Amino acid sequence: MQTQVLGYPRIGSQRELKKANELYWAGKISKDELQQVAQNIRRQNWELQQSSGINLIPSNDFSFYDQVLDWSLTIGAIPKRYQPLQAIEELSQLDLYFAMARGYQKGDLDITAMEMTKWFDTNYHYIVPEFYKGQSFSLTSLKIVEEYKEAKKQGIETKPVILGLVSYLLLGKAKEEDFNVLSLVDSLLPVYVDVIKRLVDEGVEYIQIDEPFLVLDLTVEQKAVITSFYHEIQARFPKLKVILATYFGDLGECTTWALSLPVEVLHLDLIRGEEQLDKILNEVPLSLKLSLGVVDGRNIWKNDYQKSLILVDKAVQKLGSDRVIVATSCSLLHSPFDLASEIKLSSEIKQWLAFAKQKVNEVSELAKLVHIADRESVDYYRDNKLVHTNKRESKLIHNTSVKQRVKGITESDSNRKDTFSIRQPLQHKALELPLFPTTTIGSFPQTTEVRQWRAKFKKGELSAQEYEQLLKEETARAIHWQEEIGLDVLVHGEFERNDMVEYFGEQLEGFAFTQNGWVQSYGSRCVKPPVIYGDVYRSKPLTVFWSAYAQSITSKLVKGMLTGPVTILQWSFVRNDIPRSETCTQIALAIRDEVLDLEKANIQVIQIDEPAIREGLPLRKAEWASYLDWAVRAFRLSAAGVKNETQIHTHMCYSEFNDIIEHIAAMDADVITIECSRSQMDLLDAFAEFNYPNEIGPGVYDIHSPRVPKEEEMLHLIKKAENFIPSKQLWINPDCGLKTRHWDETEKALIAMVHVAKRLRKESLVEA
Ligand code: THG
Ligand code: ZN
Repeated sequence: MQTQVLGYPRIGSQRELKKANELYWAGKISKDELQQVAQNIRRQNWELQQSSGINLIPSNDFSFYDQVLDWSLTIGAIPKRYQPLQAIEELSQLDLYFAMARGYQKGDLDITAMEMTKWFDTNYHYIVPEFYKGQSFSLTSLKIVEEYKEAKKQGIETKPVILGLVSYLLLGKAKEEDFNVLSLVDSLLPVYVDVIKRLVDEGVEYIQIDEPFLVLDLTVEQKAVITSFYHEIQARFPKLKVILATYFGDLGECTTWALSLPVEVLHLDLIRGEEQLDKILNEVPLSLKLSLGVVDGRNIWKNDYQKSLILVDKAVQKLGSDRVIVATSCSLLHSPFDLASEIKLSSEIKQWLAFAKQKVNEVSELAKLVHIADRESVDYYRDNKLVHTNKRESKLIHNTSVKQRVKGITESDSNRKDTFSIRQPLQHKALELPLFPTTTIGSFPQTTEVRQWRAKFKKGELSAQEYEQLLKEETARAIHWQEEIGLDVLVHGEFERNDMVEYFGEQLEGFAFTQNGWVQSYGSRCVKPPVIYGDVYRSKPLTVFWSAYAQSITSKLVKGMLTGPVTILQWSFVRNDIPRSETCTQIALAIRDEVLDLEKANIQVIQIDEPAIREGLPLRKAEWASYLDWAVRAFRLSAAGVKNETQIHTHMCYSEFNDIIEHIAAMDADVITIECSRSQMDLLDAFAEFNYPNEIGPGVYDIHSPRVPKEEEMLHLIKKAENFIPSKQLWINPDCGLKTRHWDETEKALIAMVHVAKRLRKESLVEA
């Protein structure tokens, strides 16, 4: 029985790669020093998997920033605007790569970054490939070959991981109108052949080709291209063993077709698509091996061996153990590193969990158990069984009053008192805002100092009182600076928060949080998703103290800042013993109580962020309606308790709304701020077409890049927005929160932004 892992986290057990990347970007370490850190991480990952007995160990799953961007560089999909950089002698290929990810601003060069978006329905972001008509490709980076050789030198045989040709093209974006990215297949295929040939020449036996799009709704044309791709690979490399990896769902109506593809192994995600196994076992051709993804790569619960073995045994009975591989459901990129670093977690909860390192071990134990008839005699099997019995019976998980409150919810709890058309004039009267009101999304730079205060406070080196005092001073500085530059709706800055979800998780009941459970979000940025293990409720106010403090030191409006129920759900590790929708409703009730407490504390504008509502959409369209129904209802439930005069904002990032715009409207937020600048306001199309009735703040500059926007650029974007949205509905704000930016960039950018709003107001006076 073989075992495989689809990919391993690469940020490092102590986030070594994050730290090294950031030092390299700041010019504080050399390229060689950075490479050394990367090499150590790769070596440790490979060794760990080898010593756990994994047979098919991935390589090329390492990435300095993002594996999709790696692939764009490998096959030479480098947008033209980066050409000037290729001519600069001192810049290495790695610098070009980072410039594509982060933008480049130096001397008279000012080049924007490539767009970034969510990787399917995960919280990971990839860099979106850009495609143009008649684009040509050529092998540009040999990273994949080098990493294979590097492992081999260490005595470890690996299977290089690549993105399938069609999945890669579909992940990208056509940058010109009227052109189908699949028209690029003929020019891209030779580069795939070239890369694979080099791998085969180095002695590669197995290659993993990721095709996550196989779990989505594919067109006939897309399927045809995929079919011919695999036939081409088989014809050219008859001895190469191709593992076709599907994940994040079941193959659905693609099943029969997928089983006919000429590959050695088909990998199935049996966490998301358990039901597909029976049909597949009935249809699987004799030539095909199956890899069973039974260890969840996306959640932190310990595997239930009894349950997994039912699936594995069934497959082994039908195919024999030579044709079955035990595997992780998807790459472990989405899991934290090592549960052993969690020393503060209660032992009752800890026994229920497994992180990446433990999951590798689970894969290997499951494969061993397959051959053991008397499983009860194996201690790790017995232990595993006991843990799951304990969990089902645990008192930590169930709370009757929460369950009762959820049962008692009525339809009217999700409706504001009156419609937007009645609320809007009341709000305008109460808030007295100018045309083109300016605001920010909530967070201000989390400087090293602020992070250090928090670290010291957590270690006990700062008292609660000292910590609070420092945060108050930082908040007051932010408030007074915003007053000074003339912003209209201020924010307190969120200096007290580590992360917009973790902060709430730490204070809500039913949540546990980790010390080192980092998961890569994008580039060097990581998040520590809380663990929702039980019924959720709020036992005390969460944010009122800081919002009320900020409001007490200014006569301007301060916006209260909350994270919405869908986003808290989506960015946490979620229970697998009750439906997601039920947990979401529990969170919505907690947020509702907080909203009402903020209102009582005289906060007149309250933002409930829902950046994750779009990414929570099921991958298959057939399941959208039911998700949208409970998700939108949860948001409304959290917001609807307030008076008409209280203005509810929401914020969303990277959201393509075209196909769900009526549901965005149904959330009925008074103001929505959205990410728009990297996509040059294209997003607004949907709002215009729908005649979106409420107010909108399309982000006027990209906060994910360190470059400072020019006034003319912002003005241009707003003019563009005015083609879609009436001026009197428009707000002026950045794309997203400013937590990751430095103060000097933030100051320059926001001063310019406010100035742009003032110019616009003047212009509109002249016109009127
Ligand atoms: N929180 C969570 N998920 C998210 C976001 C978030 N997903 C989408 C989007 N925002 C991703 N963006 C970010 C932005 C900043 C950071 C992480 C994800 C970030 N992280 C710190 C870091 O890696 O340096 C770690 C946190 C800290 O030390 O305070 O800044 O905002 N859950
Ligand atoms: Zn955002």
